Amino acid sequence: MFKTIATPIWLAIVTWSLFTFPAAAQISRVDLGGAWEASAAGSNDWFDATVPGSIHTDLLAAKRIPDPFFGTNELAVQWVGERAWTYRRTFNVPDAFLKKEHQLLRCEGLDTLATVTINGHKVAHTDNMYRTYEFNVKQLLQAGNNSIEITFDSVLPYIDAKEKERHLPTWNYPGSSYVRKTPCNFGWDWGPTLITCGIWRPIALVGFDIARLDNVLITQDHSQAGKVRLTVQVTADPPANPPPLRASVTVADPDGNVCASTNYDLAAGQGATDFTIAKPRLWWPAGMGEHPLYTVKVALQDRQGGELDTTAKRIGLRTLHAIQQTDKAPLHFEVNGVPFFAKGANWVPPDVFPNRITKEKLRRFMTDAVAANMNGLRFWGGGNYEQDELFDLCDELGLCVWLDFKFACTTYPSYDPAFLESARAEARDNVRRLRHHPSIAVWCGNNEIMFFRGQDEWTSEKMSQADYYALFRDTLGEVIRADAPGADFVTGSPDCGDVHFWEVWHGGKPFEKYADIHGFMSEFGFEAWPVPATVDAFTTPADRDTVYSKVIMHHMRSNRGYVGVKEDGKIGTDKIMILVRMYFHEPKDFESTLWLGQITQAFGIEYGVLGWRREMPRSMGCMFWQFNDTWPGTSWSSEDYFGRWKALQFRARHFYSPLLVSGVWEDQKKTVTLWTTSDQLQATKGTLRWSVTDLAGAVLESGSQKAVLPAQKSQTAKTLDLAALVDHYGTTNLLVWASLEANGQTVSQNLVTLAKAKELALLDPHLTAEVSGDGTDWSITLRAEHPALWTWVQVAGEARYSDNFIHIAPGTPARADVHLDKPVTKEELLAGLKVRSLFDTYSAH
Ligand code: BMA
Repeated sequence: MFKTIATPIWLAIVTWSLFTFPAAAQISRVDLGGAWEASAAGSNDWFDATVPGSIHTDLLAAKRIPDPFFGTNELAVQWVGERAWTYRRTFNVPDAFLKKEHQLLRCEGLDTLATVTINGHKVAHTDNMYRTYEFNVKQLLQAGNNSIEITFDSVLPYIDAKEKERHLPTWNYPGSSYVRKTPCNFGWDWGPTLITCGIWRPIALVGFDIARLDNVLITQDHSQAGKVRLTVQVTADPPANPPPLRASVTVADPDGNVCASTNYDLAAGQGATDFTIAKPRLWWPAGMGEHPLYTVKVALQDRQGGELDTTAKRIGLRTLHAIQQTDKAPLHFEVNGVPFFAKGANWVPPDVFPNRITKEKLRRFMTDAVAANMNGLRFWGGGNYEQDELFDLCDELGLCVWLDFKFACTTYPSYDPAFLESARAEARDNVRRLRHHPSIAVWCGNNEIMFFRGQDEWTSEKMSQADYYALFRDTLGEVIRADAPGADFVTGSPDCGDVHFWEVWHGGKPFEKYADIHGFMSEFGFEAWPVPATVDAFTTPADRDTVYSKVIMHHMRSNRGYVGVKEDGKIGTDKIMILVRMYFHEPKDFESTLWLGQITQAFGIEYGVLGWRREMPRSMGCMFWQFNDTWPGTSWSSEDYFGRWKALQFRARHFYSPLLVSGVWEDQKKTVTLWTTSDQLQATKGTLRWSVTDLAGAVLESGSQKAVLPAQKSQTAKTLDLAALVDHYGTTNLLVWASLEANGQTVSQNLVTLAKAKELALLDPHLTAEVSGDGTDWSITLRAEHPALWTWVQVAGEARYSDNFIHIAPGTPARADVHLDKPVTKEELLAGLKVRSLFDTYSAH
């Protein structure tokens, strides 16, 4: 339990052999995480609790509440958020700790209205779950046994009273913005209302003598070609009357070799030093190059060289900017001076209960993003300031982060100076924690609050313009300028030149509407149900007769948002079904409805993205809404709560491919224009192939030509005049297949239809599958006698698939690699294997 402050876990992967620092000697840490007890405040009915954690997961473990994610249990556990809860534990303080000059209680996350006592003495009352608080507890600790107790008041009476005093215009839970607490905790249009409380991030005692490192800021100057100048600025704590101190700074290259080091005296506890990194290995986003990481290690020493404190930051050498919109170009990202097309999605908290989010889960989500050819994610403003591990993964994998401060979709009481100060402190804590990560492309003040911005005065509908700017532009912007100088900051999304386009989902328009809009598309999306296995996880068989069942609609929150809103999920369910029916045949049964919903979602988003990629640089980014889920349910996500891929995630791998072929049918001209798009930094040569078939799959016309794909360019490559074929076969009996080969491989394939899928009289494709492999890893080759659209394979049990929802032409087999969680024999695999395509969703064969 008693240990020195540990260097972060990720350092373990860096080679440290050449560093000569002794272990940190002076900082002591008593971790207070682990086993606690909890009870309803004022009661003596204690049960086991875990820290970090949350009251719901503790009650669940104690079997005092049912699983809030199952059925409609969310409604049955609303009382949890209405109560106050107390957490307590005892702990020993070693004598050596009690001799420390400075003894602090460090709380990295208290959710939210918390009163902290140690040994019966009140230490503090806190009200911002995003802050890291430190309290001087020197007078309160005693040798041997000590106790700590933290009571969390329910936020509901507090926000109700505040809301009665003054109404805050919102599209969400009334008054929720009076507390600094995860906005989507109060319910969102894809997540439940589960109002948590608890110690959600680490809590510890920290003791030190003389001084410790307070603030280490690393900035980069790339103005000289072939060099990077690093400035490392060090501030010691306590700031008042610091003793003579020194800083020692060492930089290790990505292989762990020291490439620069120095030490120098601090004046009044502060100082800075410069380094030049010659021949820097630059950090690039995924698909553009490597993501090498350097490690800057800083030691604070007394003047005799005795070590007081150390820290290490892993950085990437790069410039990364969000370049503002001009007359000539939309908002776009630029890395190392190179503009690039951003491809990604929006990230929401991957669990209502953050303590259940493991690094392994995060790694899987992030590797899935890269597997789908994404190079960025937007960390949306209604969640939590994400954990360090997530940024570490983005640094390692080359995912650029658009990072919203956590303010979303409601007005905030920024007329109140205390609220502004709290927001400033929260921003400072998180900016200092995260600013060194090379993956952060832009900091953004909020999500969609511009819609609530007024002119001069607050009204029942609007926030005043002055108050909007005071918080989102000035307060947050000042923190960035002071604490992350050089980093890009924008006031809000979409008021910085990006586009949130919701005409399709919220406006009920067809997918073709996506063709009317251009720019940096930071939000657009369409909902789909998750895969049947995920639906099974929150329903009983009786709930699975129709997608309009009470439970399935309970897990559909569009047009509802939070518990208490009267709608029942029908509006959102209808929205899916209206577009399903607009493009496809009526699904034949419940399970087919789930799959066809996914195909509809994938079809629509693919339609939008292909168009925006073709028109690059008129459009320069696609971040569809949304990548993941907080609970199992129906939403805009491409991966569900369990990380299972929807059709959209599989299709994203194709439509975000760095080398892309796509086609556009022009009704008037009776032509299909084939386009090639390259995101690569060098020109590429390849071969473009196409064929036109009838619905039986007979080839009516085919051809190929050499393709030259200039770097970062989209262009028309071939126009197919289909007038004669159309006159003879009609638009509903023709399919155009295109593929692009480069470096001896097929890098992109696409299918162009001349009519809606529901107008095509597809034949039973007679799909067959040939499997090879063993144990957990199998390769499945799929063949079709007749065209098979959106073909997917499924095996029994949990598995990851390299590809799915593929269009297969007769004579051109497709392959999907499958990795199962548990090994199976070939017989077992075949017994559980299902191969289906669009045809199976409506035809009984
Ligand atoms: C945008 C997002 C979210 C929301 C989504 C779908 O406004 O910023 O707030 O969940 O649309 O409605």
